[in-house]
Amino acid sequence: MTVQDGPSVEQLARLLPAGFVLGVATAAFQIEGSLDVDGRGPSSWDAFAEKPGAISDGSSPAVACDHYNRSGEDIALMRELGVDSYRFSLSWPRIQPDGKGPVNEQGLDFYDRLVDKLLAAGISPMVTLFHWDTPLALEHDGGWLSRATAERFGEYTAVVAARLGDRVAQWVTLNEPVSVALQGYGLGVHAPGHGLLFDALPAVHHQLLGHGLAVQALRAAGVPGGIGVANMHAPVTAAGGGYRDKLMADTFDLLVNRIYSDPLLTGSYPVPPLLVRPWFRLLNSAPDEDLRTIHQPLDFYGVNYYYPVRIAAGGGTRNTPAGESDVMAKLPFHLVPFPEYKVTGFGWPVAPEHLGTMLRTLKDRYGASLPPVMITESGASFPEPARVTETVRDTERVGYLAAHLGQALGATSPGGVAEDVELRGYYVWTLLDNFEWAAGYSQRFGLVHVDFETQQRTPKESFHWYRSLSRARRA
Ligand code: IFM
Repeated sequence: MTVQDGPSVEQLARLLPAGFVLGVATAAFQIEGSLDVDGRGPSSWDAFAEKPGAISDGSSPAVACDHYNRSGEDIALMRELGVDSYRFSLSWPRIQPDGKGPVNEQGLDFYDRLVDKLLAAGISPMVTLFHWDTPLALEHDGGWLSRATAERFGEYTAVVAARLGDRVAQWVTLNEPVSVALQGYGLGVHAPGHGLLFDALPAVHHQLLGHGLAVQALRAAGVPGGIGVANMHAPVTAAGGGYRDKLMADTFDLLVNRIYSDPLLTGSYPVPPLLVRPWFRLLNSAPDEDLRTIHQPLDFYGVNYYYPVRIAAGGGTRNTPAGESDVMAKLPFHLVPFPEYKVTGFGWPVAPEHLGTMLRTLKDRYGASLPPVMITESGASFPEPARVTETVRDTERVGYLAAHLGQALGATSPGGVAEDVELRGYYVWTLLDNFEWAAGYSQRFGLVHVDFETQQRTPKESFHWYRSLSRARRA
């Protein structure tokens, strides 16, 4: 992919509506390091990363980008970048080491200072309350398979709201609950490493319940900031025209998209096709009262878009987008490659046009119940050296970002396929090369190259590109 594949900076700048937010996103566990300092408790990911073979390059998240000690430098980079907003997550076990009970004031202080420093730099804070690092004590009690975790999440949110609520502009309750439920509890390639397949569905329900309780806690605290959630959406198509592929594609669409967005936006779980209904029984027995809690009015709906998925009936393959899983082979469907698309470093298809059609699908499905949309993550990894002496020429990433932002803006502009969707912002995933979960440091998604031995930060060509977009817009 080249820069020519996407619109130019000038074309993009002309498409940006007034007030449109340009941002960057990160997550605590992927950048902070300092896992054992200042009273932080362990998380599910601390434990998972220690299991032999869990992290593909054998690396450790202990230091990551050392952001805990370098937040000033990273904010200076964002200021230079010219972003309006920074989306970052709070480490729940840094704030509540056991996920319940006593609060670790040093942990809260870190985020309090971070918010103040961002505001001083003219950058609006968007806080994600949960980006996968479940306190280990709660994980030992069942984690998101247990209803109690949802209740603890509501309590933790109240603690955070009381300290940061006056200054945070946007709140994201959960990041990609599908990744936690599917990769973590269903397939075992992420923490906590369970391979429960459809028996993982309680982890869906309890995360959604946690979302509802968190929204209630934020509203009860009277926070002035907007409140939303960030769901990953993967447009799904059937590999063939036959009934079995179509049924499995619909099932996969339920599993990765609709069992999250339907209850959040309409207050009920989708009704699966008759033949596969027994697989979803753990969701369809959810109490009505829980669904009312889950279905809270939202100020925005966050969409993380990375790739479309093509599904065929029949099991046997072990590949998932996040790694290899033996239990994956037991599922009655598998993912089929897209030979027509170039791929990222992760092997994910580069298919920006699906972003526009996915926004169309969301509007068709939810109509007036779809709040204004923020693209809360969009980005790609490409192979890049561990050590650099000059700017990385990541022209492929520039092309990727220009094409995806261009699609999102074009689709939601007058005459576009999703012109009735109100798109309010776009957050690049991600500011810094970081700890990419089970892939360790082997997948670099950053606008800024990080040398993990020296912690040297070196802005890439994509950083300079995003900065010129931000400047062109203001000119
Ligand atoms: O790095 C992750 C992020 O934590 C959640 N969304 C997808 C990204 C790339 O895999």
